[in-house]
Amino acid sequence: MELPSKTIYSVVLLGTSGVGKSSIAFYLEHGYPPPSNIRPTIAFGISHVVLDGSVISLIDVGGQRKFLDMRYHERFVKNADGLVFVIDSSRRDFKYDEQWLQDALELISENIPILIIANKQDLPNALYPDFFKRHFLLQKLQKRNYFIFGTVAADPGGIRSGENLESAFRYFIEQLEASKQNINYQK
Ligand SMILES: Nc1nc2c(ncn2[C@@H]2O[C@H](COP(=O)(O)OP(=O)(O)OP(=O)(O)O)[C@@H](O)[C@H]2O)c(=O)[nH]1
Ligand SMILES: [Mg+2]
Repeated sequence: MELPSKTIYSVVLLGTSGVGKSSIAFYLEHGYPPPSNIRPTIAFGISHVVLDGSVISLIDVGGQRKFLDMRYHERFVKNADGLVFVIDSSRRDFKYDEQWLQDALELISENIPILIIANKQDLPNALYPDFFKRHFLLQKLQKRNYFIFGTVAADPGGIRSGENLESAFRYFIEQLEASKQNINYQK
């Protein structure tokens, strides 16, 4: 097992219900695909991802509307080193996604790295990451340190599960490291 030697980051995983947050957390923690009968998250769960010698403590917040209204995520987001926001690329209505994201952005400072995951790229009607860059995110994420990756967390066919997840999180760790160094430098 790879031993953690660097830093522990606290990262919040947000997005509306069913976009694949827990599937992503499961894959990254265990290194193999999540069970197909994964249940909606109640309140929140915590996974630990060990990658490139860093540990990410991944707080996976249930995306059902009631949890947004209960504002469970607030204290986690406020204290987070980074934010991961997940979208189901096969959907066409992103009203609640925008609301979730807007809500979270109001709680974090501008330098906090944001990883946007356009998940479910295996589905035939999936919108490409570029679509979200141009239409969904541009307005909201101006001046933010964000980047976007298309991924597959759980392919029912089994072949593409996990696609691009490690690359996305490797890049994210680099951004988290840079952001932390900046903060230390400013002190
Ligand atoms: N086709 C496809 N299905 C996926 C993918 N990722 C997750 N799923 C499926 O999407 C459904 C919801 O996944 P979850 O991981 O539970 O979603 P969630 O975002 O954690 O949902 P909440 O806990 O309710 O917020 C499950 O049936 C998963 O198997 C993917 O990349 N492609
Ligand atoms: Mg979940």
